[in-house]
Amino acid sequence: LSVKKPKVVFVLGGPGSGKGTQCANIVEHFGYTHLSAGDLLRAEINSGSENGTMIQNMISEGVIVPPEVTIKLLEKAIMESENDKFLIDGFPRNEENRAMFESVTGVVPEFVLFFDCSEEEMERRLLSRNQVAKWVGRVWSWVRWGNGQTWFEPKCGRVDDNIDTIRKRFKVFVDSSLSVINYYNSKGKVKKIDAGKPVAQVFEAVKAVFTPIDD
Ligand code: UP5
Ligand code: MG
Repeated sequence: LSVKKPKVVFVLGGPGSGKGTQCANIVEHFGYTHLSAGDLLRAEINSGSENGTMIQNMISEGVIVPPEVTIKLLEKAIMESENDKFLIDGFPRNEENRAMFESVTGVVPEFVLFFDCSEEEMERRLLSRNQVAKWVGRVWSWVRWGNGQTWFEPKCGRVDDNIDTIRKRFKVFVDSSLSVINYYNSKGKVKKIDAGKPVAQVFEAVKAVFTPIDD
């Protein structure tokens, strides 16, 4: 990436803190390209790649995939894009990922957006996303087969949105990911957002960060 010299903002925060939701808003208002590390990994599973099974197992357990896998996907997405400004959402999740990304790509983030939210609120959001996904699946199968009482429960939503994996994801966030935020904080690069509020209010705070640097 040394030739391309992309501008990168890391978007970090616990599971369900609203990273994906707010990134969609930032893209619309400020012209960044959104790269969710989790989405890239899930796409890799669906593409039937040789790493797919390993990634699937790790995501189901809420653990962090080896950094070389994630970094390769991010580099590829950056190189394939015409854009030069990127939101990297949900990465880096530990010190090893952070150090390897900086050394392999030579890219240092402009700043880090940190969505601060209580576990209680994040848990509520993830469980309700899971419920919504279940109902969408049921309605879809009812429309498709004309039978609400289908003989199978359609598989929808995210494999990691169950209470056991959600708790594991929280633990990984506290044990491994917070140290990345502390690292960038010590460099004065963290913009902390109160993410426990409704979506529109959170975006007001996000806008206040991006507006002065909008070019
Ligand atoms: N919602 C959003 N904002 C809200 C608000 N202000 N008020 C009320 N509701 C709000 O939002 C979650 C839900 O909450 C949605 O239903 C939304 O409508 C609602 P979302 O915007 O999706 O939150 P987000 O922070 O993106 O949550 P996500 O579940 O994606 O976070 P994770 O960090 O857990 O997921 P990610 O996809 O990044 O990673 C998944 C797994 O991939 C990891 O556990 C790990 O196993 C693996 N991974 C790696 O190994 N390495 C990586 O680098 C990245 C991922
Ligand atoms: Mg997300």
